[in-house]
Amino acid sequence: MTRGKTTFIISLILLALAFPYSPLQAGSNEHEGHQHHMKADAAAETGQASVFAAMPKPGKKVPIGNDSYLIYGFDKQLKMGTVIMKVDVYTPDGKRDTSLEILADSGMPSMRGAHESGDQPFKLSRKGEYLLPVNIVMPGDWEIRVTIKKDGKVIFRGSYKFDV
Ligand SMILES: [Cu+2]
Repeated sequence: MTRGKTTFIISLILLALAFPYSPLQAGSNEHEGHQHHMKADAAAETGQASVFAAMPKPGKKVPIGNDSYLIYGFDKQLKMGTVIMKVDVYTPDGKRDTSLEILADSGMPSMRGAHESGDQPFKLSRKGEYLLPVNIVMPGDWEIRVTIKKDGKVIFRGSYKFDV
């Protein structure tokens, strides 16, 4: 057999391996795909059901329920680059609450899907501050959505919108 013929046959075998679907299988795959799509829609609806109330400005007390509150801020002026978001949480008697799980998703409302960070966990500092780096990758409208969980349950959702 010539080298060219061998290459041709190998190509055919590879093609057959790459496209193993009969029309019937293709049909059932399409059906599966549709189911996945429905699932994604349901998830999107659940996402929409989560309401992120606008939080007061940085430095102000933000009530988070049960007379507890948080105060959030940033390590520098909000501008392009990485800024550290800091959240201090206090119990009604003014003591730090370090028992919480805090997450934040940052992104641009006008560019949904372009650069959302997804929910990222804040890390607790030695001082008991919750810290998270936020990457501001372009100028425009930004939103940080904060979720606070206690014992695995969401107790607070808040949003901060700003322009860079
Ligand atoms: Cu953008």
